[in-house]
Amino acid sequence: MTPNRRDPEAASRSGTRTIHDLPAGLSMLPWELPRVFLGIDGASATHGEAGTWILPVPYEATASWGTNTRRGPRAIIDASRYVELYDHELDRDPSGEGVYTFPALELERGAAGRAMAEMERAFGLVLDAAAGRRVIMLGGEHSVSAPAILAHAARCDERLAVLQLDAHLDLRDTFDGSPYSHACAMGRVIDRVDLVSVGVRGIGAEEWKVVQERDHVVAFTGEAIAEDDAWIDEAVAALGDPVYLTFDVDFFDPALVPSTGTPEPGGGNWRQTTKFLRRVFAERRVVGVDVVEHAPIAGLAAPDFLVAKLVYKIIGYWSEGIR
Ligand SMILES: [Mn+2]
Repeated sequence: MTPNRRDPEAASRSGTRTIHDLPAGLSMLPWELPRVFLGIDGASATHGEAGTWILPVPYEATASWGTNTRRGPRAIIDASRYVELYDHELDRDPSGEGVYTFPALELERGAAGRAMAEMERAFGLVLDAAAGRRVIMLGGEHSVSAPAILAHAARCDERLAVLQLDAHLDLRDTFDGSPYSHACAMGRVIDRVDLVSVGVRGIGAEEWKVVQERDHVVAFTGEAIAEDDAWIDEAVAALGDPVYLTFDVDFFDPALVPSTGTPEPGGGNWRQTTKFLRRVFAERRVVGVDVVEHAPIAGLAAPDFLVAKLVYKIIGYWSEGIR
């Protein structure tokens, strides 16, 4: 497999360089593609020109079982350099609208409460600087979604609708003694936003009670999405506007994506997922996205690639959706 070069014959793979400033006369050597999302370079990879900003947040502090989400963003970015830039479903190259990749944001690991406050402040500053650009956060564990959602909610006049694709509701009040655990991410925001959870199948009794008691919390279980695609219309209809999408990769069946901390059997497949996401971006104004909980397994490339391609599909759908 060769990296995703715009011109495989060219010694200089992406024309102008913005990621690495190379010494004079050396830019024609066969350097690797830059380790940024899609490996793209040149003007479209600068923060000024790019329509999408990728924010890696490799935070991992409260994982309850499997670990390695701190390596998630790096694995997604490395694999993204092999994704085809042309998207045949959309019949265009969504990377043409530019993608800028931030260096990873390193939150403190000592006190989760402080890390979450740090995250909310940082994410808010990124959003203000983005001035309407699409911002996609790559986790890290799911706990980073709560401060990102709160930063969005604070900048939104209408009530935000959170769409959560996940094997878990994450609606617990506390887990392992912490209110900031990845198992409480939605519990932290539930008083501020509406919630539609899709694909949930590892559910605590207290969490299911929340779904039943609150009108603004709607869940589509793993069983509900397994039969046929009728749930897609229902889930889109249940979803308010504007939307923040939080995508925990354990939503997928673990046969497809085993690389996650708390795998649950009976998850989503690729086709139904992309079909659903395309509808959401076409019919709702999406204001923010995160993709979290990818915990790469050394030597297993397929899930890294799947998650990288998922992020690229999201960029494609989002860039032709409602703004
Ligand atoms: Mn989960």
